[in-house]
Amino acid sequence: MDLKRKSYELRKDIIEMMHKSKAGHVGGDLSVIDILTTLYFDIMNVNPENFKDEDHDRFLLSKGHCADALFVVLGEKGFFDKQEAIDTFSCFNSKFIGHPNTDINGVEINSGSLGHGLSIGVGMALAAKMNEKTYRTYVVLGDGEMAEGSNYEAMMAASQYKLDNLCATVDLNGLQISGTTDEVMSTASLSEKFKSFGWHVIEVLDGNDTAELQKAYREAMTIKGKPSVVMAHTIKGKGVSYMENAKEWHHGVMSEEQYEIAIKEIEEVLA
Ligand SMILES: Cc1ncc(C[n+]2csc(CCOP(=O)(O)OP(=O)(O)O)c2C)c(N)n1
Repeated sequence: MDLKRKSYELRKDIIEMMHKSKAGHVGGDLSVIDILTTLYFDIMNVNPENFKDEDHDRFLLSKGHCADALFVVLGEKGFFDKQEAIDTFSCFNSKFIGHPNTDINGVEINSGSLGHGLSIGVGMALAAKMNEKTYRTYVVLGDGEMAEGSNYEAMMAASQYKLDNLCATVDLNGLQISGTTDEVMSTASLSEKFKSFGWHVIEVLDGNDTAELQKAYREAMTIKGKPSVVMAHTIKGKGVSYMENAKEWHHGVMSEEQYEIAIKEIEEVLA
């Protein structure tokens, strides 16, 4: 499968969803979409047929405000009607509210309050070890989210229990809600922090490149006796020029003209 193409098709869905709803977190969606595309369409063993089986791989979007990106990916995988998600996102009475919730087929946990996903992932990975199950657990975090102290307890526990069936990804887009991650709460030397907690660290210098991501996740599968983290250096707003690296697009709302520019730029990549 052409994963790059798929990620741009899904970017178009995200832009449609954001424009219709005038809600959502478009900047972080566009930084994380290549990660989700790679995991769901190449790496993970999870689909609508096996979702109820105990052995399916677990995916936790800890940076739950980027539910919009998760919804278009799950819709594309066939968990539900993607168009319904695009048309009703954030609308009154829609189940596609602004954050992941388990009323939606394919969603493993409710998230949105930052700092919980890694701890839950540790529990799921530990349960797999205790029950001799082969599924792997994948958790995606934001770099702003790494200011939450609970992550560091989870990092310790993952290492203590040698959870080599756990793979975290940090979406290192350098921005959070109101400024750069460094300005708001610096998470400098994050790779060193993970290493010091006993994790195997894989740097992906272009975290919007699906080929680099595929390589990283394959490497993580070979690591024994310790958890792995993929440090994905991404661009917030990637794929829409005026949104890239601009904090205003954490949850900005597009004008009609901005919407048309966004669609045009994405279609140019798809042409
Ligand atoms: C516990 C908690 N505190 C605050 C927020 C509000 N909030 C939503 S998104 C966000 C910034 C997150 O930044 P980052 O993790 O870097 O996300 P990204 O830039 O990838 O969208 C914050 C502070 C929240 N959702 N949960």
